Amino acid sequence: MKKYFQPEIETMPKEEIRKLQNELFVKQFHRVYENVPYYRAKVDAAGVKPEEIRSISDISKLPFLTKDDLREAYPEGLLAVPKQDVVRIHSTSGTTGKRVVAFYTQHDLDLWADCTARAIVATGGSEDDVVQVSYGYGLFTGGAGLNDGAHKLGAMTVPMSSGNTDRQLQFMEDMGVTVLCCTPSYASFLGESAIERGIRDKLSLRAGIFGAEAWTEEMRRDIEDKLQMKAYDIYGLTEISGPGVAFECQEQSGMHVQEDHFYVETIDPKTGEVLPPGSKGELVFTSLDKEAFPLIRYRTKDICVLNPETCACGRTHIRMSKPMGRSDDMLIIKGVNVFPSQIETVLLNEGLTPNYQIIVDRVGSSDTFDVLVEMPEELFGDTIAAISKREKEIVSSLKSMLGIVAKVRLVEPKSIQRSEGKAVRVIDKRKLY
Ligand code: DLL
Repeated sequence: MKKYFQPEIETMPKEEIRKLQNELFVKQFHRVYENVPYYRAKVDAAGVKPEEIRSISDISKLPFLTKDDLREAYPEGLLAVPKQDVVRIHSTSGTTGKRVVAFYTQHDLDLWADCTARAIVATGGSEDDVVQVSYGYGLFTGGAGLNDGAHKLGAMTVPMSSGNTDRQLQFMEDMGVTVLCCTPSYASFLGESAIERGIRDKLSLRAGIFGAEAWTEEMRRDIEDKLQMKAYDIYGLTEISGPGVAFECQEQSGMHVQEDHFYVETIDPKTGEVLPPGSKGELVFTSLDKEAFPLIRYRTKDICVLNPETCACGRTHIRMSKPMGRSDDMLIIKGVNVFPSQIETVLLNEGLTPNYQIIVDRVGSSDTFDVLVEMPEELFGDTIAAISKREKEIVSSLKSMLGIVAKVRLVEPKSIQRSEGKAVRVIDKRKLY
């Protein structure tokens, strides 16, 4: 039986979604234009008259917002309500420059909880589930976002936050956890640890809701195999609310963007031109009904493809593919564009673990490209010749995928640091010079 959290919205005919978006967008644009001087100045500078904005199709006249705008307007320059209406903030984990801070009214928290509740239900979830939230709680949106969605559904929450793997596994077993929410890299580590401790068969997991970082289909299979459950993708970003901007349903053929709250476009990242659905481009989101921090045409830097066809699950909301990585995650090595996800695909297809690190450096005028990956237990202790033969095979598979030669080093099992939140896979030393 198909399950929806808000069926009247999730299966709304497309013309009605468009009508709703028209109404919400026009209201939202004029409210933000009136209330946010920073935004008004930006629209004025682009030469757009507010009266020209009469429907969602006029959105392409409006300028984009980027992370630089958010930094420039930090901390409160994009706030669209009086500060006393704000009940919470969250912030990105940005390591450079000023952090991005997003503000929420109670209405914004409610609509966000609807989004994550829909995501849980889309995995077959219900109030009978026990949901372990192992995303970080605090400024990061992962913990609070899934926590509130589970509550809205009436499911029991185990609010673990990240870290302390032994305790995570113990509660998972003792509380009969059925749904695990964390980053895919942490899920893989929890799976590995459950197997090591011999408790995998004592777990009652049904589904995992994993996101906050790019992960491949190969990684999905690895986690599903380790934890014996179905792994679902969830997407979101602090600037637009947090997890649940889009989520996977049981068809697992793209993530449904919650079109009653967010309008999505894909653009050519170089020219800013809006692309037709089906073309690969940078995702741009407009928040249609958030009150405190409603961004209009926010460039995410995430590259993906949109699919407007109604899904076999009955949901009509447009689907986005897995992001192929952020445009700013893309490495240019020896002149070739390389996404870490391509390397992950090759390594997992080679039967290796998802524990790897990519190290890029420059010697003289040429790039060096090292891939460190843990060798399987059975290879550890084997002859140097056997290990080096295996390394050569991996070099060759990477070369067929990327077109360039990497130096592959098979390192000891368990020697690459495990992540509890977003994994750090790439060390680009060239950025340090
Ligand atoms: O990562 C929100 C989130 C929490 C999403 C928990 C899903 C689950 P930020 O820290 O602001 O917010 O990072 C947002 O993370 O622009 C993407 O580049 C990346 N990202 C988020 N979800 C996915 C995903 C949260 N499912 C940035 N696949 C986004 C790939 C993702 N990348």
